[in-house]
Amino acid sequence: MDNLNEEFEEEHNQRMSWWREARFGMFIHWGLYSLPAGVWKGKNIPGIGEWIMYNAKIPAKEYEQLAKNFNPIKFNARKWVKVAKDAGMKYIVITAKHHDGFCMFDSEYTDYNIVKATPFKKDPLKELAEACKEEGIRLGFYYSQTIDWHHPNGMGNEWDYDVRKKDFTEYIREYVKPQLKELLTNYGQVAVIWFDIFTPTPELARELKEWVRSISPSTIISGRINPPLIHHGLYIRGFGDYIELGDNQIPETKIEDDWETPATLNDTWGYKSYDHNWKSPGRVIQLLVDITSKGGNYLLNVGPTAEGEIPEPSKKILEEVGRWMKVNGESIYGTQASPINVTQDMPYRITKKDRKLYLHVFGWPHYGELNVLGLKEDQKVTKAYFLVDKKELNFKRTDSSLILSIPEKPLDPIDTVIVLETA
Ligand code: FHN
Repeated sequence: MDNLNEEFEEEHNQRMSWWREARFGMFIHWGLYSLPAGVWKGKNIPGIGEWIMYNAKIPAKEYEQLAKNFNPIKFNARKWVKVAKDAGMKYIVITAKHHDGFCMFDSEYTDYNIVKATPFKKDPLKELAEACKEEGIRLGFYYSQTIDWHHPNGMGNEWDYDVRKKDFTEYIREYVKPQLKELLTNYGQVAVIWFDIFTPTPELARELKEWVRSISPSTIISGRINPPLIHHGLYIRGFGDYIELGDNQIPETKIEDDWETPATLNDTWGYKSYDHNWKSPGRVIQLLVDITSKGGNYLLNVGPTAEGEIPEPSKKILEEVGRWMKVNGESIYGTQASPINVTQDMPYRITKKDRKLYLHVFGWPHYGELNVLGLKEDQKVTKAYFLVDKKELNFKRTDSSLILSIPEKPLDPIDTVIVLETA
């Protein structure tokens, strides 16, 4: 490695250190689309909630009218931050501007924003930034840098604007960059700028990256800043600080770099009144463990209502996840991927921190023995105990496996964590 690369890696490691420790974050999709909540002119519009403008091909002028009725009087930043914190989440990423182009923050560069265009008249990101600071939660901003169905030069809206007349470079230089500067300077330290989809060309991706770096060097940049060739199918960091996987995508095995899975709790990101397909808390816990065991972060979404509330079912699920995290958080925070190959069909996952391996047992064998496969001969286990009550377990070793004597029933049917101390 030459000096430049070493320096680059050192800076990168510094930037990423809190993120690697965090492992679990909250994604918030909140915008004008939360108002129709999946219904337009009396019809349920198929697809994800925040795509309603596109899916129903709503003219920009008509969609704009939603702002007049967007008044989230129940919004309480502290309550949102508490939901995240109680769930064990360490950072929040909220949509500052999604594809509909509506800005959920005050901006000099457009009046199409929550302060100037709605009866609410306040900047919720300001309140959120303060609440996060008070509670020690990092705050990042999602910013749709490519798709903007409202801006004539943004991409994606071909029902209102003539694609041939668009000047995308001007949109990036005269609109996106100044707005990023607002976000990076008006809200305290910004943990992440979460670009989405992709930036069309490497040149513009580099320009955006350098812009963010020049304003706030410690802000982490999501992998979706990358142009399509880098972004699709390849696990490459590219212009970002980490690899952003596809929505709800989990790799089969570990990835030897920083990566994150953005994920939904039901089947939408933005609030949809009739999407009740919630994942169970147990499923969410196992997904978090699965992702962590492969070295990734889990950015789990909530879609607040237009009134400003996180839907009750989301809160209930997150409460239960939080209960599990209170007891088992040690096996998640700051851990690394399993050093042992664990395939998807195995009834357990492994996370690692220092000399400890955390064995997360999802499927409990009922014959009194648990066989952990694939240990290297020199991986000596000196002690095994339940994380929750520190009760020790007997075990024996064969060449490559560890056979633990276990009680008939799991301590936790979702995931019982056994700590293996290694020499
Ligand atoms: O199109 C968006 C979608 O609305 C949502 O924001 C997700 C979150 O990862 N990103 C895009 C699709 O991948």
